[in-house]
Amino acid sequence: GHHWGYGKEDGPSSWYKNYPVAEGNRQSPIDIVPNEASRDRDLGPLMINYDHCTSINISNNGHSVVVEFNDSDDRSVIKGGPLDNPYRLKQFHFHWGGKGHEGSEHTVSGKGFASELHLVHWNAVKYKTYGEASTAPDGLAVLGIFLEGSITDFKGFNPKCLLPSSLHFWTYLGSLTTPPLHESVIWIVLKEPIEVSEKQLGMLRMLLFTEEEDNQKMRMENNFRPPQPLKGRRVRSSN
Ligand code: BO1
Ligand code: ZN
Repeated sequence: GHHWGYGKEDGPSSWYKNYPVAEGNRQSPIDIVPNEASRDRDLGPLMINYDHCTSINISNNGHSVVVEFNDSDDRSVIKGGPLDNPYRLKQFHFHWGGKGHEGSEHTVSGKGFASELHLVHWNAVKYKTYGEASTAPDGLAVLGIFLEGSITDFKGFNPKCLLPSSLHFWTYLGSLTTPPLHESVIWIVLKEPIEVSEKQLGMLRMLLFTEEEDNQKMRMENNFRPPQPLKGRRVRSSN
């Protein structure tokens, strides 16, 4: 299998050994400090069209739970905001912690959230495949949404149901947050979190890192990378 994970030996602080770009100039996630983000009037509204999206499967890839979509046409795309082209939905997955307010990858003024949803999209106007886009500087757009624990309902798997009511966002140029850590992502992080119940967070924490038949059952918890140095990057704000 994989030579990276979230444990003591194979966790984020050792990823640079196999993936030297871990110490690169546009790594993700970051700590977003709202007062240091620049209001950018050139950023148009974010447009999300998930009306006719078709999910294909759901799996535990050993690092997270992933739902994959049919990306053979432009039926589910995001556009606008910092994006010059429509970007097609490829998959969504989550990062989460073991308890409390730890588990998101991005933080806001040092504050974490219980979980973070990543909707991964690719630029099918400029690139032929997701694989090709995933190594290009403008190849991917990941929409990050914070989850916080509460007793609110969370129904259905149309990703439209996963969006908060406000689409105000922060945006910056970054990377994949797991190996291969390619610096190919236009990050769009929504300011408004969505709410899930502790019971639903508990269901994420019941997933296993290890395969079902493995004797050494390892709870899938704390599968997040901590914030990385900004290295002079500017975070822009939609409002
Ligand atoms: S994230 O949204 O920055 N956490 C992120 C991290 C890694 C990927 C996507 C989003 N990696 C992609 C790889 C593909 C792989 C796919 C599996 O994950 O680019 O090579 O097939 O879902
Ligand atoms: Zn992710």
